[in-house]
Amino acid sequence: MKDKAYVLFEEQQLARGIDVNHVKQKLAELKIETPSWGYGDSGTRFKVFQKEGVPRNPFEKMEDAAVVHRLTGLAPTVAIHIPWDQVDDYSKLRSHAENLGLRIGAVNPNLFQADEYMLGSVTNSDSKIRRMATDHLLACVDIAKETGSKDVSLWFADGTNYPGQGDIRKRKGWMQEALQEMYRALDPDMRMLIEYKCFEPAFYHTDLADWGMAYNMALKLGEQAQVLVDTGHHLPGANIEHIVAYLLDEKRLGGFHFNSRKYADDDLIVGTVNPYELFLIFYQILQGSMDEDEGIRSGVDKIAYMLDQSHNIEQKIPAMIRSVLNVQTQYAKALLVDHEEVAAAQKNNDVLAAEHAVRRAFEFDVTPLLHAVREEQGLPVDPMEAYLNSRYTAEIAGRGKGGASW
Ligand code: LRH
Ligand code: MN
Ligand code: MN
Repeated sequence: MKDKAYVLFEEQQLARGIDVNHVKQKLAELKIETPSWGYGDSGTRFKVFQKEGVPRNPFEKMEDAAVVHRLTGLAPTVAIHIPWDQVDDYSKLRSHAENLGLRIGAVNPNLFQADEYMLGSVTNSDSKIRRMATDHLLACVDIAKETGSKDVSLWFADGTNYPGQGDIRKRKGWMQEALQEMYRALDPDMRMLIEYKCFEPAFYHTDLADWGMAYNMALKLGEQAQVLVDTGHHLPGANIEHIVAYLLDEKRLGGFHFNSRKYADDDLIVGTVNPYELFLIFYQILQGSMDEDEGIRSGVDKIAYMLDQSHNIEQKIPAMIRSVLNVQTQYAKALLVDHEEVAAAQKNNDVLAAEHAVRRAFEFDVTPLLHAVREEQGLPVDPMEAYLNSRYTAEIAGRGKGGASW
């Protein structure tokens, strides 16, 4: 028997002309990649807290990620970070993940922890260090081929702290050289996702500071190079949904690193601080999914939704469950936007009606809808409660403290 709240919800949406079955189908297709590093210990520059039961190696990270997927049905892939997730045999990691019902997602080369990279990796003025960094990029392409991953996701800590410290234009050229070499190593069905960030750890300039620089690099490289939007990497007040719409229109929106921020790159649980922003991002994407241009529509289908969070004070697995559920909630709300209503208001230049048409979708309670979707998929109606009632936390306690960290 259908739940009363759901029956009411369905009636309400049908009356608005929303095709609830289509909404449910889109929800069933939503996939969010979780980051291996979000299962390990992390902290701020002040302290890394060690939690009991944290995975001790990449194999155990996959086991925890599998729990998140089993309970939510939302997270079938896991991003890895190299060398944080370095193993002797990547095919073993791959089959371990596959036996757990997962796949390995984006491969993230880590070019920020070796001492050599203090003054830059691919943009270091020392050619030997640039070579070392580019070799690591190439090694990560090989790892992606071994793990069956189609995306190599790039973020560079490269930049300077003081005016005059580096030659900004030379560094731009070195960046391009390294990316070009890596681009040539990609198989035709692989992508290079280029992430940008305006600050930290470099504070005066970063070599890929904003979406325009990442986009420009992608344009020079070719169609397999796309831009990755990490929601925490913008200056305060930036209109991220505008950037999203722009990149989508240019067919270069490759994916996201979702997280929440209040002040800077806070890496908090997505959807906690500014859920409306997340909703508006999805509103832009879903509008793109109805574009008459097939290239834009297929671009939407290829967007990689990934989390990039570090859970410093919260329990890792529940934090990941909360995160994917928050993304699902905002996606569900965005699916309730009546795009014809918005278009009609825009045509009439009715500013208030247009704003209302978007906001009202955000204001619906989608809990009954999500419960119904989970029930239909044989998932727990409340995945968080299911986890907290499970014995998993007790089971992994045996791992003790001092697990993997960054
Ligand atoms: C940098 C970043 C990048 C890294 C990750 C650990 O701030 O967002 O994506 O790979 O954090
Ligand atoms: Mn990121
Ligand atoms: Mn970040």
